[in-house]
Amino acid sequence: MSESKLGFILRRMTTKKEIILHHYPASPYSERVRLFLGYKKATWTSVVTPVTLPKPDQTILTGGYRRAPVLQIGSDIYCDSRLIIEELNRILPEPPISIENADAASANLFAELVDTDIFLKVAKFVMGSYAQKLPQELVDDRAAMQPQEKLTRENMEKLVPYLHLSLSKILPEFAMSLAKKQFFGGEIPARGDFAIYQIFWFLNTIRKFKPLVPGHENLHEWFARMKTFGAGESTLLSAEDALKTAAASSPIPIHSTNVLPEPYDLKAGQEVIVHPENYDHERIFGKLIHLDDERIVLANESPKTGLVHVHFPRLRYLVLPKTF
Ligand SMILES: N[C@@H](CCC(=O)N[C@@H](CS)C(=O)NCC(=O)O)C(=O)O
Repeated sequence: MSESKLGFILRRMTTKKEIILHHYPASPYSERVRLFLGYKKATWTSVVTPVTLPKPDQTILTGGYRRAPVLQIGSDIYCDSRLIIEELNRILPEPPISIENADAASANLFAELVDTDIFLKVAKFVMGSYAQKLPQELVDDRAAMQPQEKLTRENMEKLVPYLHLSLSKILPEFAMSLAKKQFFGGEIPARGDFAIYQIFWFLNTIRKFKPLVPGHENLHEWFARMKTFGAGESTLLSAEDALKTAAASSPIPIHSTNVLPEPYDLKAGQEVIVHPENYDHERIFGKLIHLDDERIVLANESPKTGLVHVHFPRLRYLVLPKTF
């Protein structure tokens, strides 16, 4: 082994627990997590991924998951902002977030609404507003992600007035629900605050937050309060070095190879496919090593990464036998 490679591996091993976020600046889901890292005053490592496919360095780590963000801790890979935030909150318990109270529950319920409906409307509104300026590869890539939507520049543009109307009816409800509270979660933010922030952050990139929610100073003040969390301290790492980091470490051992009974009667060690709900063409492959009502864990191995464990939340991800 060359000295520089050994040096790299030793350097990485001593800081094995570093938080590596694979993301790109314009990604609103990544912004949700960056802000959470800011709230936690975290020091983290940033790997900037491409905005469109192909993403070979990411998908070799994830078994095919192409979305942003992805969290890497050594050779444990966490997909989906929900699980990423849960994991970060476990590693960085201070300052705490609001949990297990009525405000936190309603904030987190809002997060579900953001993820299942409102954010999609916001994303179509933002992209539709700039349809003529979007790079062709972005239009083609996102059209292939949602074949049922027939995404063309023209179709995107046509929807903008309808989306404007919808959002101007929906978004003020956030202000009413926040009322005089500091955060949706109460005195301190809940997980849901970070999800709600993401929609206004994205609207702000095209200066549409204020026009869509005029007045409602409480919501604008909440946004400014959230924004002060920043994004912690990050240093850049290349995607290639992130793969070396995975190769130089071992996944956290999984003690329970528990696999819950499922309709497909899956067994530990079986090759499976995982896909996000409603996106059955976004297939992730791997060997099932753990499945409970919180998490799906797959194992994957490649010469570039060594053994990696890829974690998904149970909510909104389906797991099927590979032959399905
Ligand atoms: N459920 C995922 C959604 C993530 C997501 O859709 N991210 C967008 C970027 S904000 C994405 O990956 N788009 C396609 C891409 O970048 O390849 C999460 O919560 O992390």
